[in-house]
Amino acid sequence: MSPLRPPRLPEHLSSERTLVMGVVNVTPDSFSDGGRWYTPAAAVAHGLTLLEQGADLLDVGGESTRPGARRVPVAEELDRVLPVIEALAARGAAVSVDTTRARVAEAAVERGAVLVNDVSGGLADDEMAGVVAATGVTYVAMHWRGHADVMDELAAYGDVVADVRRELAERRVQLRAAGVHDDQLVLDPGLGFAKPGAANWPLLARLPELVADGFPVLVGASRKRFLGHLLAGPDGTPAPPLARDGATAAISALAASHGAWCVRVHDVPASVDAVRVAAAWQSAQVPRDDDELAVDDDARTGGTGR
Ligand code: PMM
Repeated sequence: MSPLRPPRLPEHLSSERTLVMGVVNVTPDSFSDGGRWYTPAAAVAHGLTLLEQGADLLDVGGESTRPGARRVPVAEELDRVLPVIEALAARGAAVSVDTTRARVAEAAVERGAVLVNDVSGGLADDEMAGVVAATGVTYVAMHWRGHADVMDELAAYGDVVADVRRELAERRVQLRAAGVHDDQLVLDPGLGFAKPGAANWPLLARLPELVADGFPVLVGASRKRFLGHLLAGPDGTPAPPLARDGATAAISALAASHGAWCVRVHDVPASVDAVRVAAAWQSAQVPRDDDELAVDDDARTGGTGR
């Protein structure tokens, strides 16, 4: 199964495998890498490293969505992300802006962003849908129920997968009404956002149901709390964010093999390998004739030096 593709992105992003989006947080307080790339120069250098490591897209964000986080004034968010987006786009990167604000999205697209990644799916800012419609930019609509300071109180579900799919369908209706075309849309189940730990697993395990809704799907599991709990030590202490990269890469492989269009990760090299493994695995499921296998075998033995 090859993941669905948003047709409006640049041609070089139409790979047959799942794409890898590298995270460039220009924030002092993100849960996973807070403060490490906080100056524009450090963030640009980090983005260029992620590109060298094989990231297909770079997601630049200036506001932490960590549970409990306070909002950043819009002027500060603009100051954080715009120079980084401009510099990375000028170096040929496919840049995404991680924002819930229409003003930031619009300015980012003017500076060269090709994708708007909105964790609120348009709910945080009434003007977002209009900006997305007017610019024609590719738009990630993530499942969301409220800002970081209140989201843990909004985490009640019946069947979490059915509820998330229904709420994303409602978002699509609203976005369409504002003039956004279906071929601009990517959907995201919003792992960790108003989701109690255990609710994240069915959203992953039943990813094919979301994929079957007919839109490209982005999965953002990287270093999230539910992985910390999964990997807890014998005394129950959750594994810290930087110890969650192996589990993140495992999810990248599984998400890729279940139809995800893109995975959003902090540690790029392991997920690049993971999505390539998934692609090779999948393409080998189609029976091939002996000649093709012989060619592949030559390439393989050459590569291992045998
Ligand atoms: N998660 C975070 C931030 N942005 N965007 C999308 N589309 N999906 C996500 O799951 C997502 C996101 C939180 O992680 P971070 O603070 O480490 O960036």
